[in-house]
Amino acid sequence: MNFPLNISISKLAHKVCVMGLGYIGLPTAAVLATNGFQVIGVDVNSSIIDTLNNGDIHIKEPGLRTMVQGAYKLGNLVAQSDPEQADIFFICVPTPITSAKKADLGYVIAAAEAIVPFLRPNNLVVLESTVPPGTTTNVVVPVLRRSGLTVSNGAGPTDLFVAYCPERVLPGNIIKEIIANNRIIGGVTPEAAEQAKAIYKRFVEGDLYLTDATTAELVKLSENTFRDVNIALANELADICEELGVDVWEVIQLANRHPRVNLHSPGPGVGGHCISVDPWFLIEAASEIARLIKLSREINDERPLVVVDKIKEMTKIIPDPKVVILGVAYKGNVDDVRESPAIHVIRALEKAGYRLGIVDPHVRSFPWELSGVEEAFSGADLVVLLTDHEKFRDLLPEKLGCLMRKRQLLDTRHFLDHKSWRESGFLVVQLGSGRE
Ligand code: SAJ
Repeated sequence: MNFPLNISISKLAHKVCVMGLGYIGLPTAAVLATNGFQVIGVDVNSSIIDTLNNGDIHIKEPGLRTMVQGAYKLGNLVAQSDPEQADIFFICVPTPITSAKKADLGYVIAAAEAIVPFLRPNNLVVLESTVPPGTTTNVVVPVLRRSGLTVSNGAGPTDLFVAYCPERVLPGNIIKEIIANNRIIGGVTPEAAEQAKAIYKRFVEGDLYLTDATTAELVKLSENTFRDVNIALANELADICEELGVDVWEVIQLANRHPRVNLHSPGPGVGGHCISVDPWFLIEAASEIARLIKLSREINDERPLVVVDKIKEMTKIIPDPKVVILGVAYKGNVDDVRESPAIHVIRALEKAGYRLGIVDPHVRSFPWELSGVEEAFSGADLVVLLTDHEKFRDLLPEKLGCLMRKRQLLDTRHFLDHKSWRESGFLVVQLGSGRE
């Protein structure tokens, strides 16, 4: 299909191929489908395709099931293993990190290669995956050029538009944020940015800011690095406060009364597939310069071991100790365990010979066996809260304490109601508080 130059792609484009149906691709596909686009969702995992085509979803995310089912009902969404010709292609695949802390672009390259046979003049290709700076222009565009199309300014008869538009949604609030958040759109050419803007305008209520592709890649990495560095600062302050016998949580709360201060929260470490990974892409791009970023990563990566040391201290005189782990998801109210600090805590405790009772009401699949609450608390000597799931607020310390051998709580997130746990006979220790 060749569009006359003066007609925007957005006015004609209806058919979209979304490559990757994970945490970003599936919600994006569903939002597009409920906003008038005909969407082909593509994933290499055939069990995901089967699940979706059977009317179910493979991810737990508020509002997602209703939206996907609505899209299916409209007849605007199908899931399949291979792409096909479309007006627009979104690439929403993971970018894992290798053991050498380098970006693994295998999925991005494979997705770009998969669409090459289906590309036609005036198509728009948008990469949403988080990638090292320069990836769209230097890695993706050369693959797309294998189609024989040119990536240029829209004046030629064989032009392809390519843009980078990072996803910025918060797991747990994805659907709302896909629609509400401001977006940064980086075009490989200014024309590509304009074309992408016209498409995002059809389903995004936030503001759309245009720039070039490499700047947009750096914007995304800077956002998550900002958070990682600030969490590292909070974690360092927690250790300092503990050393000085001060409660870091009170310090943070009071410091944040300053109009220009926003200290983040310390905790058991930084998990998830974003903040614990993305800063490495900046370090990879400029390893000599990115000193603060690297140190912050190291500080946050060491947090699970700080938790383990605390656990050892609290159980050192107990024979054959049993520990209850409350929460294995990387943060509250999600089912995602990728890069979760809990994995490192559990691995170290297991190695040290601890008996464990692991509880997580949100997580369905985890490398270690999960127990029911009462089974986990039975005969235990210490409860360690790792994840701030709202459901944990409903635990009854008085009742659960009766099941335990010793009543101790280590709250790594300043989350539970310590007064009621203390009143039920628990010794309560908080990470980052030099006081009991
Ligand atoms: N954490 C702390 N202290 C804090 C905040 C978070 O220890 O003060 C921990 C959390 O417990 C969790 C990790 O950090 O283990 C990351 O959680 P998060 O809620 O900060 O972020 P993510 O990874 O769920 O989502 C982030 C978001 N980025 C920013 O807020 C800048 C989201 O908007 C991005 O779309 C997402 O990364 C992504 O996909 O890149």
